Amino acid sequence: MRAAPTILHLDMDAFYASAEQAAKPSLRGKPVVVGGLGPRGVVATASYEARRFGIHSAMPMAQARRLAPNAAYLVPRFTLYRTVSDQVMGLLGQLSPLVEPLSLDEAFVDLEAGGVADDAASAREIGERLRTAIRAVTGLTGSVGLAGSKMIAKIASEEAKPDGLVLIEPGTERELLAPMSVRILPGVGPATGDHLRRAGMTTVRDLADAGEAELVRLLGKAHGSSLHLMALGYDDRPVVAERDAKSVSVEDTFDVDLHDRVRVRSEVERLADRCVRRLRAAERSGRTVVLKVRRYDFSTLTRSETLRGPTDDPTVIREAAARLLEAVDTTGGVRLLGVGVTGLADYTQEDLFAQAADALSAAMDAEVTEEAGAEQGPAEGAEEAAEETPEQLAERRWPSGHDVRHETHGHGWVQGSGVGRVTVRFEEPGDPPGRVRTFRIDDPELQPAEPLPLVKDPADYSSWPANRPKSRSGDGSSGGESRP
Ligand code: TTP
Ligand code: MG
Ligand code: MG
Repeated sequence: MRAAPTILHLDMDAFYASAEQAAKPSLRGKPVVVGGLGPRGVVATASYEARRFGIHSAMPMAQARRLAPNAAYLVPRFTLYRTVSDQVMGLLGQLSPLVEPLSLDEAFVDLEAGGVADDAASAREIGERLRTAIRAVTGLTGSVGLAGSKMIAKIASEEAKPDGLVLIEPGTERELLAPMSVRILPGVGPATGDHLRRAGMTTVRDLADAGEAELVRLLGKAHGSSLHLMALGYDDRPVVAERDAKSVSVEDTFDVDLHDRVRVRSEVERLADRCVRRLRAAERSGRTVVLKVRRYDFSTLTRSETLRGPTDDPTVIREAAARLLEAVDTTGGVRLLGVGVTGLADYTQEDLFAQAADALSAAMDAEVTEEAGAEQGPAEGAEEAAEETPEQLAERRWPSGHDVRHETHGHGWVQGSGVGRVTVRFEEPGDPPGRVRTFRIDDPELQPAEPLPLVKDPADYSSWPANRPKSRSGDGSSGGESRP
């Protein structure tokens, strides 16, 4: 815990949906739902307009359609979100060497370590300037929480949503947390929440009052003690940059599911190489290779193989990842692949003691963990892909929401397709809403296109935050203070 609120948590607002609204001017201010559109699809996120209908992440898409039949339904475009995420993380990296990304749209930043804030006033100023910078560079809004610990900073950004900033003064954490649900605390999921409720505890105050001994009795030593500390507002976890992390991993989500096994193999190889580059850049090596596969129905599994000693050898890691892939059923399509290395050490020489200990067991042990809610065995409906209806064919060729370019009409996006036709809305980020036209799905003038940047001519933030950003278009609206 620190005495000044210099831990910042940033989380982008309705991230995928906001990116789609920025890319597609006709959808601004409208209910937009992004997710899997197939029969078993789930909602990834919904715009704030769609949330008013009760739609939220992880809801079955069919239920969302019943709640808001007139909303726009789009498949995710991860390339676009990754590009925006890189821009946001780049701005954060200019604030501090200690940036801990939690997902594409979310990160902790240690402002004190970056020397950009040392008290409440300077932290608030940097937080507001960050929000301005994010808006200028990406066209999107993010919410900022500032506090003396990670836990409270994350709660603060949640309170700040959408498009706001909340600063919690150190010393006031306990009274802030007291009336909140136990579910607000990290590590309290539905199961622990139920367990605590049956013991009569629903608010954080109940946990603080129960005392450490009672929580240890209910949840065990480790979980009970840490929960008690969190209930009192104590959280000493440091912001950890990747080079200090216990594992290094890379992953890619594909805009269109991969069906071709050869392609899947080569993607895993590519990811293994990328992972090794990150590992080597951090001057680390690791013992356990992890493969992550998310299938077309969002079921996700991870498999790992523990080697006899730590390595940073690309061939060893590539081959381990390939072996793990062999044991995974990918019929039906793959949406995401990831390769990671854990059990990191600072050296690469083979660990003789570890080798001796492992000599009795098989050379390697493989472990399979299925994430919550995932399904075992071959996925249902995998064989449905065999015979495509004309609608499916059209949708596969022209997925709803993807960008296209027409030789005569310019840049647009697929509003819908079926029975041999595709409907396109011609508009670009920053434009007023555009016109709709329909084409045959094999129109030679129509081609798939890459997403356009969400901001056409962004201000230059390369020397941010020290200096006022140099604006190319001559507008001085973004930015902060005068030059030192
Ligand atoms: P979140 O930050 O949890 O949500 P959000 O940015 O959409 O909305 P909020 O303003 O409440 O932060 O997640 C970031 C993105 O991750 C989200 O836009 C879509 C994706 N996502 C999923 O694909 N599945 C999920 O279950 C969740 C929670 C998010
Ligand atoms: Mg978010
Ligand atoms: Mg998030």
